[in-house]
Amino acid sequence: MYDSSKIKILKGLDPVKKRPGMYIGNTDDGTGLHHMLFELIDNSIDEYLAGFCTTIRIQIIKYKILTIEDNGRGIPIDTHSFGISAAEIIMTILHAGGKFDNDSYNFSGGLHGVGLSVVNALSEFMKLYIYRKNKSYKQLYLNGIPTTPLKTIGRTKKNGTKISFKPSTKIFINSSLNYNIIYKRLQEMSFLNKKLKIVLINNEKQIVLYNEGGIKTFVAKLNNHKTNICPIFYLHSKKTNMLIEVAVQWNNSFTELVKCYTNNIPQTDGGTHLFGFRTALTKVIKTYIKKENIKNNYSINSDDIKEGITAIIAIKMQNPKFSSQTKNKLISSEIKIAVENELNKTFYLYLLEHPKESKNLIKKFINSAKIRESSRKARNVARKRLALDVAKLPGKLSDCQEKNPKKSELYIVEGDSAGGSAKQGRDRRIQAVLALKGKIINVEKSGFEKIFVSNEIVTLITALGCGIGQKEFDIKNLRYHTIIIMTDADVDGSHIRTLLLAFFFRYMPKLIENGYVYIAQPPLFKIKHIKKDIYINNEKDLHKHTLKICLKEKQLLSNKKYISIKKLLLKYISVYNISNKRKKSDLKLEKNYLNDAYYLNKFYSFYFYLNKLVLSSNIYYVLISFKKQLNKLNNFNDKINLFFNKKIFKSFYKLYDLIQLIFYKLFYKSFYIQRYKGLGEMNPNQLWETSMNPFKRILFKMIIKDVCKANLLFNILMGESVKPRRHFIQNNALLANIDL
Ligand code: 0RA
Repeated sequence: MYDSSKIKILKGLDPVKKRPGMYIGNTDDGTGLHHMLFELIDNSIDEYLAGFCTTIRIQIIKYKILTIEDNGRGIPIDTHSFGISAAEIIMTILHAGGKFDNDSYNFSGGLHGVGLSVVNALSEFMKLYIYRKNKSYKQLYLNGIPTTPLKTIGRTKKNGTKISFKPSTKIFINSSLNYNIIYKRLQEMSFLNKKLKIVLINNEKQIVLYNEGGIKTFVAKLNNHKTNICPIFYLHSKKTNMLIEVAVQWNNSFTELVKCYTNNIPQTDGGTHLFGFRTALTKVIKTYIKKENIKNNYSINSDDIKEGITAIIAIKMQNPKFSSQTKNKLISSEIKIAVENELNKTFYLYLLEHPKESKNLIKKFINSAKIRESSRKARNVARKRLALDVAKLPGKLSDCQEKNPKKSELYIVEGDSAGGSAKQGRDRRIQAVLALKGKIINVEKSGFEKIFVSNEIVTLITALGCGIGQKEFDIKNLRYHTIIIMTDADVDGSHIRTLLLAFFFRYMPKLIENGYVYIAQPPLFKIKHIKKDIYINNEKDLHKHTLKICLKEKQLLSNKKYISIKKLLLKYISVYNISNKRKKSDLKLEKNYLNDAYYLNKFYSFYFYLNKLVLSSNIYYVLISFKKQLNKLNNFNDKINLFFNKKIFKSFYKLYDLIQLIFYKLFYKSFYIQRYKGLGEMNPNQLWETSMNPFKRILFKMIIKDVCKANLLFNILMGESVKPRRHFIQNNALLANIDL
């Protein structure tokens, strides 16, 4: 039985208020603020781990106040020898909580383990409700100081603890609560603690996180869109002082995704649990190959089982030891042996139980060993090539004069013509230009041995200077801290951009994490009007600007003329629709499907806009202009139909020519819209003005908000299986301007 004598009193709360960051984490960037919530949730999770709590409810109120309620035993209320309740001691004295005794708790979790008192000290108010042994209690605290003693407020059948608090805005000055961060951590918690019901309530919206499968479901989720080559292996082994859970599945990609946890805390640098896992798997696989007499000329090692592996290793134990305060690496040595022993038995049985899939897996591992051995040779060749210094990249890289990476920029552009313009247009003191020839290799689909002999990749790595791979990559050697991907605003350009991002994401994630990778947004249009050039970045602005100009020049239009042009335009839209349908079987059109959908969209919005325009202009000149242009035909309508249907109007791209013509004839002025498809269409000066001049250009910084989602997205977009990709494109094609 728990009693208050077990609570160890260490010190008061003043140090917490004086140096909050030391106890709760950064008070400016949001980490500390979220720790406040997670710390309280950890306390409730401890009740779950001790076997007394099944549900935790978390409510976010206006992103300011948080309420956490569990149905555990309730914080003890008995009176401590000082004359105050045990609950008050837990809430007000640093490092009090009873959790320091192994017999009160089985496995104590908590990323921080700083206790309720720290959260209390840093909260404007905290309302504590306890439901215990048929009674309910309440106590209010302001900035960690109790304003009342713990009072009985009634009778109740329920048991548990409810804490409502408002993190002090004086302490967490620039921080705000982020729903996604909270949701993500709770989802992880729900996978790591199976059958625990977590309810998240935010503005009346309620989400229930619950799963029976635990980390097995986690692996299934991570591998959702992949081509998996075996069922999920799942181990759950509960000992008196330890709980080991492992879930593993291989897919046909090359990516390794292994997540390790100890007492619900993630270890990004692995440790003894991961070591035990790898050792056991390699050993079992080797034994299986031998016992089943599978022919194999290669020596399999733990690297060979990494490709395409998705695994979760979750340990719960008492007093885990970590290499540092951040708990990124587990060092408790007994864990390696424990994990290894458990897996030795169970993973072997798993292989025996699925002979067909096991044989496929073994084939994959042997193949990987084979490639590893042959790629060692290839890598030696590649390494020699990678040892190339930048001076040996003539033609491809035009380096800048600046040698300080912080001040240097690298523009990665596609093709020689854009490369040429960029090289001439740049500020050569600080801007380097690397022109890539065509597409780089798809790293999602290719193995190491192919990637690192590919010319474009070698050139890129050499230009960056930071090397590649676990041993050789060194961010200190990176030659540019601003890396700008500048590709054409078309489908190919987007493809090249995605290929480059996939390469960075998989092989140089540090560049993205450090915020060095950017995407340039060259303008999409240029409006030339009288003598002024206006560069336009998006559709909306194009409409805004043209309308502005046209309204300025407006001439009165008779109603009759307006109606006639309206009819005309309506007709062409239907003509286009019909011809579009008819041509659907046409292979070329099929290929251009995305393009067409995009332009169709554009056409409608432009039509809407033209309507407005026509109201304020003289349509007569337009008609005359067409007559002049197509004077071989008798009937004007036929001419226009022909224009749309066949010869001239082959693709919707030409619509811009038509609109330009209308404008031109309407105003008798030099006025045209140029749509930039390729960067090569811009002269060096234009490229500098719009996309390279640091004071004018628009850059998008690449950040990874959610590694799991990014991982999945690259897999869908670039990976082996076609089905999810098709699905993704169908769902997103018309929403996003994929062509941009
Ligand atoms: C100390 C001892 C016991 C429970 C708790 C603390 C406890 C703390 C929190 C914080 C949030 N929810 C909580 N639920 C329980 C054990 C009490 C007993 O033995 O009855």
